[in-house]
Amino acid sequence: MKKTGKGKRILAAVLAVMLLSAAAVSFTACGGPDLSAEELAVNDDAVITLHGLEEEDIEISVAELKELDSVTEKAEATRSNGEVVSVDATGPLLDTILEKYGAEKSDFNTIRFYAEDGYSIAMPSDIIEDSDIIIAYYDGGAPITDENGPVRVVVTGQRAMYWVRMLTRIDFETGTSSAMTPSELVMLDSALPQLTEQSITVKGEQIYAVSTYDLISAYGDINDNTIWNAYLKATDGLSKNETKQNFIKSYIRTSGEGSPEFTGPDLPEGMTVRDLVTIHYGDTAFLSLDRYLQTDGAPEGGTVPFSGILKEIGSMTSDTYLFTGTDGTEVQYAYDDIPDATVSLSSGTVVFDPGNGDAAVQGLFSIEAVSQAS
Ligand SMILES: Nc1nc2c(c(=O)[nH]1)N[C@H]1C(S)=C(S)[C@@H](COP(=O)(O)O)O[C@H]1N2
Ligand SMILES: [Mo]
Repeated sequence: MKKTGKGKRILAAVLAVMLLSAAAVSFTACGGPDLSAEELAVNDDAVITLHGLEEEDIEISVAELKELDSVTEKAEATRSNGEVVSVDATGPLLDTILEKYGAEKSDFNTIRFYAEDGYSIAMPSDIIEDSDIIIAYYDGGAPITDENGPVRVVVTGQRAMYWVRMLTRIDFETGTSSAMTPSELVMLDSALPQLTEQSITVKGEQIYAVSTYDLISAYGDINDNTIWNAYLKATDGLSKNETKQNFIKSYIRTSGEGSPEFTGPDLPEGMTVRDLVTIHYGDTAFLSLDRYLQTDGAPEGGTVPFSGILKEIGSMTSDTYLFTGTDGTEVQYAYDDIPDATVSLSSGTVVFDPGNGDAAVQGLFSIEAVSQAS
């Protein structure tokens, strides 16, 4: 049948009605709210800053994010307290944003997200590679409001701590880190009691803590301007990379449940790290032997082979090591000469036993990698 002009118009009208009702049905089918264009656009002027992609920082608005290809995914994550956070996120994948600027996720070894409330978190490269990172502007089809928006990071399959609410800025970091190749290990069990404890108030609770500034001033290099990050690891395997700036203005809680805990009056709750096992800061690694013994990988019985200690802090390979006690005792051994050396904890005192019949160092304070020449 040959279509007349009138027939075409009727067909168009029928199609339009069908399309509209299909749209309406799909809206109710996915439980989304029926919002006007104006209501959907409330956050369009909000901007996030992208740092590290081009010479100058880039500001991208929610309206511009909406012009990019988007995905909609229902996702759930577990909070540290066991509660479940769920969202029905719509927004571009981080890959799509990067593509716009000629970059891709694998160009970076860390991506750090910052929020309006001071929260920030670095996403390590394995998570960056393995996950869909959605820069969400809608939850359940509606603009994200208040404490959650206007933009929320949603990382499918990963812990809720990565789901940054109120996103304001993304830093793309390329620098490789020297942090996992320390040249000195300081035992936190021995070092913390030597520093002045301060009484601070965190979330209304008065606690005792040592400032990280004091810790690094005493045993690290506070003036080294090539250090950008501190790495923290906890008994449950949680590891975090913190900016020097955030690290240095915080505290290590020295007593009470969860100590040693990275905390502070100005640190958002989600950024605290309980049961610290290691801290890496520049060339210095700190290890809580007490907490290390609580980790899954730790040997039973509380006595750790020296090689196990070295392994726990990353590579600190050397021919020779210098062991220093809290009382100033120093002993030096070639690695090959002490295959049976152990480190253990005896009523709060760290004991280094060279395992060759020599006297043990009671109150081991530090272990330094010594070059052959010295
Ligand atoms: N802006 C901001 N985002 C944040 C946090 C925060 O304190 N501020 N906490 C994180 C942590 S630790 C968790 S467990 C989840 C909690 O998600 P919810 O606030 O939606 O329950 O948000 C993450 N995103
Ligand atoms: Mo959390």
